[in-house]
Amino acid sequence: MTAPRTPAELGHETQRLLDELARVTDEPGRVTRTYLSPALARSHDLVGGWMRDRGLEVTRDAVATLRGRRPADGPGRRTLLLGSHIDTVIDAGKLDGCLGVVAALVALEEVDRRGEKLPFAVEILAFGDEEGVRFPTALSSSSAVTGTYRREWLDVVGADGVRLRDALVAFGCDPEKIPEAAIDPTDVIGWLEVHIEQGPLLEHWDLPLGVVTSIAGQTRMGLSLVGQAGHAGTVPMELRRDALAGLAEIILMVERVGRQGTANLVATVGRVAVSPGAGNTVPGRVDASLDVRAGADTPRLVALDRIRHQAERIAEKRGLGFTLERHVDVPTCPMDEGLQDAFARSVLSLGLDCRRLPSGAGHDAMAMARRFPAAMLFVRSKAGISHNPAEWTDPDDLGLAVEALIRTILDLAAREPQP
Ligand code: HGY
Ligand code: MN
Ligand code: MN
Repeated sequence: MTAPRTPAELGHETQRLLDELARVTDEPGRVTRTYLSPALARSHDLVGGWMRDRGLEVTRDAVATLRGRRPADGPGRRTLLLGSHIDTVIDAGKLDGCLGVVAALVALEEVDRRGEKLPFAVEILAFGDEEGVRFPTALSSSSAVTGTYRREWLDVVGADGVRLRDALVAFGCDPEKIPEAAIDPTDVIGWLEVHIEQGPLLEHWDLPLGVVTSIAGQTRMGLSLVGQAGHAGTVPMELRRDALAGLAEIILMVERVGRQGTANLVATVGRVAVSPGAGNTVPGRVDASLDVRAGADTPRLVALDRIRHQAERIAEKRGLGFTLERHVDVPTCPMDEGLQDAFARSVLSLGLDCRRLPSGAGHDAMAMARRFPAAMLFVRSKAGISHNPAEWTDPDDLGLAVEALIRTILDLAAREPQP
């Protein structure tokens, strides 16, 4: 048995793997790895190799989730699920999602190095569609694991004009086998996900780690306005039906509604497509995204109603056609109390204060909680920055997170009933 690695050494190893994974991208020079892309396929080769090197049986399910399983050493044993997502936003950082998969791999390797035998199986899941960037879905791969996949997702068309079903088949997946991806909850202990906070609270509290209490509910919608394209030089201002000007008024209204909300309400228009998009043409059409979240469901639903009502009035006043289409609607999701406590015991055993906090960002744990006890451990984000190449966490904090995950795994092992 070798000497246990220190958190600093665990952090260094974690950072090394994250750096290697970040080089697997669809866009040289920046980290972009969207669902079912060539980079996601290459990341499966890399991460699948890491899984095999650590003695895991590697498979890929019908929605392209990479799965590494260590069977239990006897019949009648349960399974502990670990992991996160390895798809990214566009021009992403190195940590969002990827940390959860790498931390699970490093933690499991260290459990072995310390000669610890686990009384349960372990399965590491690397999800491919948490971000919902390429297709108007969200959490589709973790939804398949919990038997909550929506068949209508197969017919959605991505930003690149490709239908999800066709992208799955081109990736080598069989959509007809999606039901087989579901994991039977009867023998699952739970889902543990290590993730960067992507916000400023842990840094503000000067804490490296925190335990997540709940995940904000979120609604993602597509908003379209249709006016009249025209010559920028000849159409008088009072005769215009300028779709982009209408959207600008709506965006400022969305911001006002967001500021007035409660329960950490936030409202964002993050993507805008302008048509025809010429500088000398009055915009005839705009298609935009709307993302509304809150730490409780009622404030979010009230805000959505106010936004819809006021947007309809703005469109009517300007003579614009208006549509608002719901793509994602995920309710606020509480984390499992027992698993929160297990994470908290581990954080405290490191001699750290342990604070609990809500998550404004969505996570695969929202889908996993539909069927399994689920919990998340947050790691401090420098300046709370994420979805940005400046996303960074001190490797020493990464090492503390891995050590806390190791101790949580061993804590659950000590409490696991004999079969
Ligand atoms: O958008 C989110 O909350 C997550 O990062 N996918
Ligand atoms: Mn994430
Ligand atoms: Mn993200």
